[in-house]
Amino acid sequence: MPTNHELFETARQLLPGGVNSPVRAFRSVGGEPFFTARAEGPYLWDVEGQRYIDYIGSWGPMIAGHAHPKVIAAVTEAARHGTSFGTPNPLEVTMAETLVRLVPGLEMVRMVNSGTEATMAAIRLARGFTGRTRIVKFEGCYHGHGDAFLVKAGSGVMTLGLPDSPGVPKALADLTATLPYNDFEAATRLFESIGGEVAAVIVEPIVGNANLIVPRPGYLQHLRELCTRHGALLIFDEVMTGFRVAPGGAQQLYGVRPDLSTFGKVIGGGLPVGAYGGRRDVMELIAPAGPVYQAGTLSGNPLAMAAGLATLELISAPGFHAELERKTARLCAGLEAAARDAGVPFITHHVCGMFGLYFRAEPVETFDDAKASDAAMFRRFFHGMLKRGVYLAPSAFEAGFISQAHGEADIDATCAAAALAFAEARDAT
Ligand code: KE4
Repeated sequence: MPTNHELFETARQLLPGGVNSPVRAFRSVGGEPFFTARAEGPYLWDVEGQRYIDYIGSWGPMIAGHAHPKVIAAVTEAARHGTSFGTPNPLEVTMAETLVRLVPGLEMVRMVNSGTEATMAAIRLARGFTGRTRIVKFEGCYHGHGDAFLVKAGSGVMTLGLPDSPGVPKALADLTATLPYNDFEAATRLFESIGGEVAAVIVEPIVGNANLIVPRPGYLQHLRELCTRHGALLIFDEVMTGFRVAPGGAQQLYGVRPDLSTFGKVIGGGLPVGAYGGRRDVMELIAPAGPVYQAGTLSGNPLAMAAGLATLELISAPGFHAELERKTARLCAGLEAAARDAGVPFITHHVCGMFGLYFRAEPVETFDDAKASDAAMFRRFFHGMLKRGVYLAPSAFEAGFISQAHGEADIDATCAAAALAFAEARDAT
């Protein structure tokens, strides 16, 4: 078996940046990524046999732990009967029933193959339903790589979007306004200015793509009221928060009902999946029931449905989320104590099974706060933890994830490694 480095050398010749998704390339932390040979429970093993306690869990899907026996059994059993049919299959119906039962805002749902597909479809549906074209998103929120989302804030809050990637037409970026997250006034002002043109507001109800930022009390309700008042649809992008912060996601946790929601990750148990859904009167515009077109060869794939259903069954067990919350709280308290002992400015935020780590003393409530965290210290800490067998997100702007499989011993070992990594990072300055 080639070494991590040898694999990366080959990969870089064949895959842009040597990876199939940019964040995996360690560009923002430096160094080279390792190549995972296998995973089980809370652990990854790279091709050189090095074991890591994994706090990414494939960026969210592995909430029950890697290679959970029930998930593996479900996928294996499903595979025996074929891997894709191109016709409806019973597992799709069971998945739809399960999602509608678990998520307060869902009356109807459509399966797709990634979070990006889900958010792209939700935006098209909102434009089709309202007959409007403008979209509102939030700085620091990520909704996949659809053109409408690769847009950064214009110079002022009111000015409309600027392309955030080559290849995104300016004419399209113009249609996406970007607001500061957690800023009540900015949202009110935008709606007073262009509210009648807004098809939808799309938001990560808990931001997990700018590190972790928790909504201020009443903020999500404020967005709900603005959308209702101005005839725009509110879309909760729960690709990351769905089924992770509560059985019914952030919309259940905060008691705010969006018009549409998007999902991914957990509902596929690690296989390619996405979904969008919400109000029946909106969803019935989707083809073939209605005129808004969306389609997908592998949508509702039986293997992804089997893996997702097995995972959703596991997270529906009584006390599952309470246990996830307890473990995450223990991890965050242990890391904060280790940082305090090392005299390193550091705080954490967490919501159930997702957490954020910040190298700063003050709480993080906005994207600007998150950007003010010491990224250089994070980089040193990341590598200090990696060499001690703990794999954190290779970016200061990503949330971390705990799984049901993480045990007390894993959390204690993580905090022990952190004590050394904090001191090392401090002394390296
Ligand atoms: P995918 O197309 O990657 O399945 O989902 C896009 C997406 C949509 N919405 C939210 C809130 C998301 O977090 C994501 C994807 N999340 C990233 C992690 N920040 C996936 C990791 C990656 O890009 O490799």
